[in-house]
Amino acid sequence: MSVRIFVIAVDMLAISVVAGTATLVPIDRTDLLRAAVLAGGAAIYVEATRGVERMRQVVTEGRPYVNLKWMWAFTGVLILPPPLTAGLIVLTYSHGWLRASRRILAYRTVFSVSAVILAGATAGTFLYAISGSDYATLPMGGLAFLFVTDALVAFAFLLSAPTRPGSQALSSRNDLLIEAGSLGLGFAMAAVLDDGPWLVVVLLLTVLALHRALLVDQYLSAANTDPKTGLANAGFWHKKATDELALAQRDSKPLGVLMIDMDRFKAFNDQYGHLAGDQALKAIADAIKAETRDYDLAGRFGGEEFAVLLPGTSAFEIGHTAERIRRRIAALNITIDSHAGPTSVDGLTCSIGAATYPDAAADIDKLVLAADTATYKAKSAGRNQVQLADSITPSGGPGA
Ligand code: GH3
Ligand code: MG
Ligand code: MG
Repeated sequence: MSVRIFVIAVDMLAISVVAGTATLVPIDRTDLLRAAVLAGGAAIYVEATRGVERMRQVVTEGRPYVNLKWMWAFTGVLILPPPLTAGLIVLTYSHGWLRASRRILAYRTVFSVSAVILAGATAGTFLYAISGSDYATLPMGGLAFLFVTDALVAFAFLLSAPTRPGSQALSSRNDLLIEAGSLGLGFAMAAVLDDGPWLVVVLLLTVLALHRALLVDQYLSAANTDPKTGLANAGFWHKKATDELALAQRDSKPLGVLMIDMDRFKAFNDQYGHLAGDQALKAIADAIKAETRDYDLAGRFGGEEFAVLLPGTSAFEIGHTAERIRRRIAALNITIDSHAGPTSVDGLTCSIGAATYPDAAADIDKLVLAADTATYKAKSAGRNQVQLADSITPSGGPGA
């Protein structure tokens, strides 16, 4: 069976389940209020965690990616009528996709939504059949939910990548714990909602704190971060850039790279001191970060050179992005500790070179090189400007 047929079948099944259960239970005001509280909580959760989730997606690439979003779906299964649960799932996943996962193809998110809806329906039916939402049977509902979702995802994964080892399709022990934990949180959320919506806030804050504390560590190790600016260091940037390029190739998406080199930075150091130079580098790094999206990756490439990875950015768009960064840096007003005490400095500029896959090169080192070559073109053309790479063919040109 092709993965396409399987995915469409699962989507259709989910739609029929939603349609078939739409009028099963009457919906009253309390249900609507609870659904609204959960939708609000889920929206806050997605917004607060999207930076971390974006990086976790990059780090877990190549395996099914798990997160705590199930918590909201499972709460719905336990206390909401089926159509409101389905609505909550659709809302939460579309929001997450729009804000943190745009690089995941839309049909995969639709599939995840369908899988979670089917898992919810199975768990709900199971709990109804054994007529219990007492504390002894709830974990079994959770197990049913977990089993259905993981089985559907694993099957789709196996169909889509038959050459990859089957073990990669299964959730790791760590992933299973995250999944079980999110179902437990859904259970707690349902119990709390029964008592009063305000307690949801307490639980939500607890979840956000744990999310930060536990999941950030997965990628924010000191070894990946440049201590002077907080950006990715060259090694980590390169590793992620390699992964992102592979994804771009697989999904036939463009990918952009910017190389940014500060203009006459040596003169700046000479005038204000090395420490002031370091402070300026931090301010420049912050400016670059502020001008890029969450799913871009800014890194410090050494000295006063920065690299920005822009997944999904094509040759048509990259000039605008680069120009925005250039203007923001040129407009910076930085307070530094110079020889003469705190001083406000402006007028720092940079030269930016831009290159995109597939136009300029088809491997990451050649892409970086093409962007770097463009940076030097910007230098020799007078600095404080953006230059685009000449297109280079895979078999020749400056990158070969
Ligand atoms: P241009 O690029 O415009 O040609 O001139 P430039 O002065 O920037 O020349 P180049 O990029 O080759 O030199 C980089 C200078 O940046 C040399 C050094 O003084 C300074 N620099 C490099 N790394 C650091 C750093 O970590 N902190 C500080 N304060 N300065 C640095
Ligand atoms: Mg330099
Ligand atoms: Mg320079």
